[in-house]
Amino acid sequence: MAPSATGYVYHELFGWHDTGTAAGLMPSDPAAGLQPFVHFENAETKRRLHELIVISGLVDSLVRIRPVHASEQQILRVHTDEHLARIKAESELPKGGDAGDGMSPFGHGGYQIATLAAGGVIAAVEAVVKGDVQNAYALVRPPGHHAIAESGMGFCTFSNLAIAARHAREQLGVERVAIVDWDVHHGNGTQSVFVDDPLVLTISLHQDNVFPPNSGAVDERGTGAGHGYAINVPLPAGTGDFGYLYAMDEVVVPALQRFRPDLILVASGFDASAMDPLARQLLTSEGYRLMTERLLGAATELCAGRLAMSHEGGYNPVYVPFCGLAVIETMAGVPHFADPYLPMVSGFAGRSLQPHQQKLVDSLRPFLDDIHG
Ligand code: 3YP
Ligand code: ZN
Repeated sequence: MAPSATGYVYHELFGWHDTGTAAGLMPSDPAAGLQPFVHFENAETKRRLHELIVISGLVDSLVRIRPVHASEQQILRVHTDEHLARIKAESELPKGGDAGDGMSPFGHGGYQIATLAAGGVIAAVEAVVKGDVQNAYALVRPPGHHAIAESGMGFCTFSNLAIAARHAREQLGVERVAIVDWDVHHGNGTQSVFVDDPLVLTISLHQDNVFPPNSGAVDERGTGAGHGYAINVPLPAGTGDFGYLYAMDEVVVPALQRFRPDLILVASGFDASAMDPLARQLLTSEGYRLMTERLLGAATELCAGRLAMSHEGGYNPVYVPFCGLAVIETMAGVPHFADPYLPMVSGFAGRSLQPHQQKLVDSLRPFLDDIHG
C-alpha cells in the first residue's frame, strides 16, 4: 500500500443495519397519528455515497481497508458491561431491539453490524497510524457520536470513534488525539467519554441546541484535568459555508495548533448540508471540501498528515453522496467530480459569514489560551 494513499472502509453489511419501519424517528403509532414510514437513519444515504464513489471512479484511487469486528475488549474500553450485554441480548431477539432511547432501533443481528462499524473505524485508524495509508475514511453504519458509556442514543449504538481513539492510545502508541465533529448535532457521546482527559481534545461544530436537547453549549468545556479540552461551537441555525469556514479558521485550526495532536479524527456527518431534512444549516459540497482542506493542512503541519474520518449522520439521499465524494476526493488529492447541485445550492442566500455567526465564533477565542500541547 502506498503511504500517500487514502484508505476507505465500507462493507455491504452496513446497509443491512435494519432500522425498520418507523415514522421518521419515532416508532409508528396509529393512535398518535404516526403513520409507518422508513426510519430517517436508513441505508440509502450511505449506500448511495458508496455507489457514487464507485461510479465516479474515485474508488480506483482509494485503498480498500477491510473492516473487522471490534472485540468485546475494545468496546469495553468505552462502554459498560451492561450496555454491551444488553445490545448483544436484544440482537438475539427475532426482531432485534433499541440502542437506548427508543429512537435507535436495530434488527436481529444488529450487534454484529455495530461491532463491524466500530471495528471499521479501528481498522481505518490503525492503517493511518501504522503508515499503510496517509489518511482514511470509514463509511460505517450505525453511527457513533451520541453513544455514551452506558447507552446508545440518537441512532448510535457504540461510540465508534471513541473506541478507535482508545485503541490508538492503548495499543498503537498514540498519545494525543484530537476529535473534530462536524455532524450538525452535538457530539455529546464522544465528548462525555473524554470529558476529563486533557490528552484527547474534542471539538464539536453543531447547530445550536438541536440534539441532544440542551447539549453542546459554549460553557461545556471539559471537567477536572480535562477543563479546556472540550470545545463546543454551537453555530446559529442558517450558518453556511463561510460561517463554518470562519469557525474552522478562527477556532478549530488554532485549537489544533495549540494542542499539537499526534492524530486527528473527524466525526463526519453530512446533516449540516443545505439539503438536509433534519437540521437547518446551509453547507454545500464545496463547504465540506474547504473544511476538509483546512483539516488536511492542520494534519500535515502537526501530525505527519495522520487523519481518519468516521461517517455519522446525513439524511438527504440525493445530496449526501456529493458532499461525501467532495470530502474523500479532497483527502485523496484527486480531481473533482462536479456536484451538479452546486450551482443551485451555492446560490442560496446565507452562504456568507453573518455578523451573529461571527460573534459566536469570536466569543470562543479566549478558550484557546487554555489549551496546551
Ligand atoms: C436523533 C433524534 C433527533 C435528531 C436525531 C439526530 C441523529 C443524528 O444525526 N445525530 O448526529
Ligand atoms: Zn447528526
